[in-house]
Amino acid sequence: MDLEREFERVVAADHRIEPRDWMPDGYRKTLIRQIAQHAHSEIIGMQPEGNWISRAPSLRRKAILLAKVQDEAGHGLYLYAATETLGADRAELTEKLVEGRQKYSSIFNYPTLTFADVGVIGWLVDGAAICNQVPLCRTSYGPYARAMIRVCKEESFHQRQGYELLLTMMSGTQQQRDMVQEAVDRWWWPSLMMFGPPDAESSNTEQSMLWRIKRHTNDELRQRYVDMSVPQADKLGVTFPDPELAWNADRGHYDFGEPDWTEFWQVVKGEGPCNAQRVEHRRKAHEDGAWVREAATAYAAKREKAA
Ligand code: FAQ
Repeated sequence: MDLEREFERVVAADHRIEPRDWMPDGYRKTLIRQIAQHAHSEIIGMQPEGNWISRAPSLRRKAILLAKVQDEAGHGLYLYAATETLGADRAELTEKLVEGRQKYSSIFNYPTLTFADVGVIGWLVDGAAICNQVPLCRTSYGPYARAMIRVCKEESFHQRQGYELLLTMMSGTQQQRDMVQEAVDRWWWPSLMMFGPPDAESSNTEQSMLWRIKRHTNDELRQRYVDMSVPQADKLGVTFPDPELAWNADRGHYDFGEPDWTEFWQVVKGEGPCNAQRVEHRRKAHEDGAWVREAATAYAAKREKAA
């Protein structure tokens, strides 16, 4: 009982819970679920853009894209390491991912059809990730909060590279401008879905906010993202495919239309355009990497023996 009171005191005081502190089972489980899902998203998220590394239009664009995709691998690693501080086994989490038993972000189940998608992912997808993750820098679990600080710094570079790529394309030919608009049309609604279901359908938000794992609801962050993105679209010279998008002076926010939640749940359930391909690619990469893991473990065991 004292332990529980101490946990509640630390959370209420906005201090951090650390790995060796007592925590309720539900808190631990929720963190492992959310952080693992986040880690899987970073790792699966390497695929849509990775698809364009070999076809980047210049050496500069290729170097930038390579660095970005490598950063995503790094984010996955920090996050898997954070789950390990909670007692999760990383190999088990990967098994769950490749067997389709653990989720990753819906956004990475859409295809990247043109090079403009690389810019739009940087701008809109990393933009949504930042909007969602900046508050997580103040999440109540210490290792997750600290990982998020570094991740957010890198995501902000990712977002700028995307926006800069799009600004360049928008000052090019009409065909390039059309490519950007077409990519924005495809990615806008899926990027709104990244924030999760509407609050009324979000099973975890209430408890996660009480534990201060989440600091805002899904709808609050989605609104913040729309408000942030509209002026950026204006500056870029593109529009969002939403006839209901309009400034509401009374609310001091943009009104916007309802994402297609049927599509969202289908993608979450594994029926999106690229789910099967993404998971299969990950499964194969994991299998192909077995010899590396074996060699690394053998080397570690040898060093331990020698010490
Ligand atoms: N996709 O009750 P809630 C990135 C699930 S990283 C799939 O509202 P919660 C970087 C949810 O898990 C992007 N599933 O859930 C990058 C739950 O199912 P469960 C990832 C979703 O956890 C950029 C159920 O629906 N970011 O982009 C989604 O309170 C570019 C009910 O939902 C993070 O993971 C979805 N969109 O709130 C990389 C951030 N939304 O588990 C490469 C951390 C919901 O009960 C290139 N995560 N579900 O069976 C979070 O902030 C939260 O987990 C939310 C969902 C907001 C995603």
